[in-house]
Amino acid sequence: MRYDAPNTSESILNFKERYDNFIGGEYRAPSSGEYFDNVTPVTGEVFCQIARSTAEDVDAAVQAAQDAKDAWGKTPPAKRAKILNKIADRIEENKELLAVAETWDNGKAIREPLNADIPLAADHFRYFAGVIRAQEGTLSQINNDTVAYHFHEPLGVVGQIIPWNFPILMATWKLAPALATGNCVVLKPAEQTPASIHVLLDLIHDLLPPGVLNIVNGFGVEAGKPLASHSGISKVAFTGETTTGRLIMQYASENIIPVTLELGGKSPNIFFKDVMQEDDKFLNKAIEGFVMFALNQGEVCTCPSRALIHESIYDEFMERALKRVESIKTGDPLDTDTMMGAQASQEQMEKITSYLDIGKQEGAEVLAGGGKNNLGGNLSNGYYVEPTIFKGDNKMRIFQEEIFGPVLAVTTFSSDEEALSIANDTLYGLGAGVWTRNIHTAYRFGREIEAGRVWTNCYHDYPAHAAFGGYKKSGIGRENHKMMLEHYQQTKNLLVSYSDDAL
Ligand code: TXE
Repeated sequence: MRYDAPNTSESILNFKERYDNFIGGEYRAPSSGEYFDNVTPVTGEVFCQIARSTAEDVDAAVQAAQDAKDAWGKTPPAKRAKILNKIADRIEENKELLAVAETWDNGKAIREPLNADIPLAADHFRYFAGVIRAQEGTLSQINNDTVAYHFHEPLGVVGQIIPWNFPILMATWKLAPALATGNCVVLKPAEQTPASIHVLLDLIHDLLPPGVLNIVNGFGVEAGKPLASHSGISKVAFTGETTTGRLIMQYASENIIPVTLELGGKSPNIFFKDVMQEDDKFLNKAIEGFVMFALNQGEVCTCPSRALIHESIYDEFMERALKRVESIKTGDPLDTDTMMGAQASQEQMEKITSYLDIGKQEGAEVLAGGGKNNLGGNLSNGYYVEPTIFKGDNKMRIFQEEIFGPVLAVTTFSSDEEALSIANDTLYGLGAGVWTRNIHTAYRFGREIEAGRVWTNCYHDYPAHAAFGGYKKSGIGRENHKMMLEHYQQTKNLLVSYSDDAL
């Protein structure tokens, strides 16, 4: 089935012509009075205008959050949980509307938001609604009459800056734990994909007291920097490029506040020789794991962008894998049969195609794709790239640098030691995949790969209750899992003497 494009007579979604900032429970025009164009990657057309915010708008949003923080922080966890569950209900009830919004704003194939992004977002709110109710403080008996109580308290106002690859899900990953723990939020969406977040906001804002959730639109340096540097916030959470993450830490250091950073990756996906033993369900599953480099057009921080294949199975494995890659259906992102849609922006498409040139210049062999994907018709000005596979060497730039597109760099290994050394020969440490029928190999590699998440005989699963985050230059802190609560809380210790005796 094909969903109608937004703002056409049959469509389930009409975007507004312009989106303002959302501050203190109401929409407010940017203080500069300026707006910028928001383009859909599906056709390359402008479809709405977005507030171009500056430090003045960030100040107003932080102030609104400050005004709301005492009441929200003292709202009982059960009441906050109820609101989070209602947010989840609204997301579920409006799954198709949100999926169309996400596809039009980001370019992704609609089967993904329908089956993953939107259901995962709803589940995320439910998970944090649950864990906040189950959270308890601790009590230590210091001596017979002295007790140390440990309370969890919210941080206050938090700044959140998100990217464009999963706009609604990335907003959710940050909002759900922050709101559950009683913080007020100022969130800045990515300038490439602000509109779908406003569609979500329109569905849920009446559920939250004014000032608890504020959204300031705009560009990185104009709006993101004033937010991350603001003296009125108590934490900044960021997802984006590693070089931007470094800047965020510098801004936060001025105010001595914590940061959590979820940054780039160059994840290895390792296929051991026992994968090929039989032509069975396990082999098919492994082939599906190999093809995951093209999920979300490769615009995933954990994209399995390096495949390491045991040399003894390389020919046979690749013959099947390439056939499977050929069957990836590219095309109209609003068609539910489409598996791979458009890259999120023209800039990103150009970055990817420049790496296709770099790979060829470096002497890598092109096994599949290798260029832009001209789909013709009304999609001819959209941002489409062919799923591409290079064979080469881990020293090449296409193996070392984050491309963030449907581009896979494949190499071989001859021993476990070599596989491990290639896997860990990267600046990054976000994700990895291990495919083997041997539980000892699976366990050893799972422990020895330097990455925060090692998928074993699976890939690209993101349950709310599994910790997610990076080693090395891939970031600081974790997202998902109840350990997230502590990233949004501070500890209050009451040290109490229950004795009348003199000290
Ligand atoms: O990222 P930026 P970009 C990687 C990916 C991609 C590359 C560039 O390789 O090709 O980064 O993407 C805001 N102060 N990832 O340029 O700039 C910005 O407005 C404060 C991986 O879009 O990091 C946006 O909201 N904020 C990644 C957000 O930061 C600033 C996902 C991300 O933008 C800022 C996205 C500043 N100085 C890109 N500069 C992942 N880990 O999933 C920018 N921003």
